[in-house]
Amino acid sequence: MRHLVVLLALGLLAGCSSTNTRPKATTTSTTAPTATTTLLPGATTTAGATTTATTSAITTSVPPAAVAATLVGRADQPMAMVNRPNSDGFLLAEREGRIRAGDISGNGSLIVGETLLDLTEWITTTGEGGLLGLTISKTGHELFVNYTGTDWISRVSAYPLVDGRPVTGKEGGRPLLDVAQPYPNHNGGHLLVDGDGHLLVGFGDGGWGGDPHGHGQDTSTLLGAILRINPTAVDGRPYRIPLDNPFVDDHPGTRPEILAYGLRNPWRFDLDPSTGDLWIADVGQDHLEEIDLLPAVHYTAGADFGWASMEGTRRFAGSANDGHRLPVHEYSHGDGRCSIIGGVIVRAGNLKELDGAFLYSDFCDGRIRALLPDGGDWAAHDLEAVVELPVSFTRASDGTIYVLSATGGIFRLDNL
Ligand SMILES: [Ca+2]
Repeated sequence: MRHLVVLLALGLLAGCSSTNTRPKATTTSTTAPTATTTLLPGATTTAGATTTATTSAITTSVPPAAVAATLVGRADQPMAMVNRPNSDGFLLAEREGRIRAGDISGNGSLIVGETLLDLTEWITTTGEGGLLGLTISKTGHELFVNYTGTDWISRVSAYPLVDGRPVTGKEGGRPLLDVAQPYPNHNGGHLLVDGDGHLLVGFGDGGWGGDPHGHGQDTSTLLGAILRINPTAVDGRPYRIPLDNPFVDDHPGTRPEILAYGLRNPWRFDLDPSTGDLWIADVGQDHLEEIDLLPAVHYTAGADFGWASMEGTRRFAGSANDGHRLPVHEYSHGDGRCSIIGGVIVRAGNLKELDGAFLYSDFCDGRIRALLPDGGDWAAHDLEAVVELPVSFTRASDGTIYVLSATGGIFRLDNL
């Protein structure tokens, strides 16, 4: 019962086309399970679409060993967590809008302490709204947040950091981006800083179901896309456009902030710190959840990940662009799964056997999985750990992997 109550209260990641505030969990029982599909890297299947092998050299044919998910701390709907600069401590985003300090104690537990910044009065948690993402600039001097405003505008703002602490009240924020949300779901919200110090911002297609406004394929909107901006103010503008972005020149009507588009609700993405590959978990509509890959060698060439022409490898609506990029992995609803939750690449840390794996889960079954190359193919492995209602992964600076749950739990992944 509690499970259902939490699902309904959270309304998170809904892909359901019949309502915009309830999760797909309520509909999956009517969806017949089908086999998980794994695509051959480099295979061409539809209308010139391509998949591309990762630059990782890992080849594995032996399933990795199981891991354990150990409860190490609790917070109020933790949504994102990032190491403070030059510290083992964390900044932790709670969905209602608090940014709290987190510190690792001697026994490895995570002590969630004082609220360092409180944005709650500006944020709505209706539908899939909330404080959805945070990250820190490459210099360590700014905190970036992505939240859903009470005015239904997704807002990305920067706050100055001194010694890893926000030093101003909420009014001290520097607005970076405002994007109006036409519906309460598919707000994206993830933030990440790339190797060039540019800020990646994920936005969903704006919501409802079936992308009614065609935002996924519309490059004149910032919705349905991952953006890449230089978060440095210049000439009265809050950010700059990196000159190597894919749509800087010769694309009339296309927003130059866009790095990749054709995304429905990129619910977490990660850059492999070793290869620079960009891994994206994109929430599906009624059938297919997908993992997308933008290899480092094509990073600034950008990509169209297909939505809403495609849902995974299936045609969904309209005709697909030649050259749209197919997922490297997809799975069907059924078997208790409803909505993908990404995801981090494992590098360093204690899970050495999983080095290079993309870890992800599903909101409804909570099972922790690893996607690994397998010869010329890709293989998903169930790591036999379960986190109820997962919403996010964090890779700490020492490589330790944490999983955040909508129930409030913060879990560390360990070898068994
Ligand atoms: Ca896609």
